[in-house]
Amino acid sequence: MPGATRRHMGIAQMLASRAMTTRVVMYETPRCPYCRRARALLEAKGVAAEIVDMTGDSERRAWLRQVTGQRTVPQIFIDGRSMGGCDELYDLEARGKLDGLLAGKSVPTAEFAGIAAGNSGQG
Ligand SMILES: N[C@@H](CCC(=O)N[C@@H](CS)C(=O)NCC(=O)O)C(=O)O
Repeated sequence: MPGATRRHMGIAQMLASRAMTTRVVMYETPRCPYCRRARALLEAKGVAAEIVDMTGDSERRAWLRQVTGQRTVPQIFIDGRSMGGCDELYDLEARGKLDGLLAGKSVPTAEFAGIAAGNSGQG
């Protein structure tokens, strides 16, 4: 009975299960140092990001440009929201915001680093 299972879950387990449902997608290209740096931070956080290789995919790159307002890789999305690139990811970490985002906590749009106003960031 799923209800009973949930009632018997401790808060730590509930947070852990929530974190595991957070979906991180990173659009990148091989041999891109910023992509490697971003990937290293996500790995250090224990995040299994979905990696999308943009090599030669001009259609997808155009889509990414449109959605993020940026023309560089990497582009990182957490739960479908555009976080920006490598610098923005490290900036979120420096400001103590990254763990919460990865745990699925919502943060007001104004808190995001380097994201253009009105960017809906559907990933
Ligand atoms: N500030 C960006 C820099 C990313 C960047 O310059 N990426 C290079 C590849 S390593 C890129 O996409 N260059 C293509 C371009 O500038 O159009 C970040 O931190 O993600």
